[in-house]
Amino acid sequence: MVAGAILDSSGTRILLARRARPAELAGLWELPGGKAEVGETDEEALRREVAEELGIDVGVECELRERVALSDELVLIARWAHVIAGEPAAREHQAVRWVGAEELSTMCEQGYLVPADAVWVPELVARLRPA
Ligand code: DCM
Repeated sequence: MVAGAILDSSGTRILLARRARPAELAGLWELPGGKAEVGETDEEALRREVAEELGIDVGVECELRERVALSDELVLIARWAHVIAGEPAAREHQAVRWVGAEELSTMCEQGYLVPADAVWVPELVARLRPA
């Protein structure tokens, strides 16, 4: 699984998407992404998934420090990315929004993020420029 920490053009905000499913994660916000298919690199998988789910083309950069084991077979990683073209739209999510460092911290503290994604919050907050 690869998720994108997608920065806006000013580097002050990242993109969160609100999950529609499954029931236990519905309504929580995540870094958007998905599973790599056989023969696909994680970079290719991330570009394909955000094109399908959000209608944007992204440039993919390096991996964030933390990896999360979701199960015996599934590891969740995150890659920095930036929008090359398009406006993000919620095609498979309930909503999308851009959030700055302060708002991201608050959302995490209040339990609005998908649990696995909370591990990235310190690194995201450190990288985001003050608005
Ligand atoms: N997942 C997650 N954080 C993300 C993306 C996905 O914790 N940013 C988890 C949620 C699901 C699994 O990965 O348990 C599969 O996600 P999906 O249903 O989006 O393929």
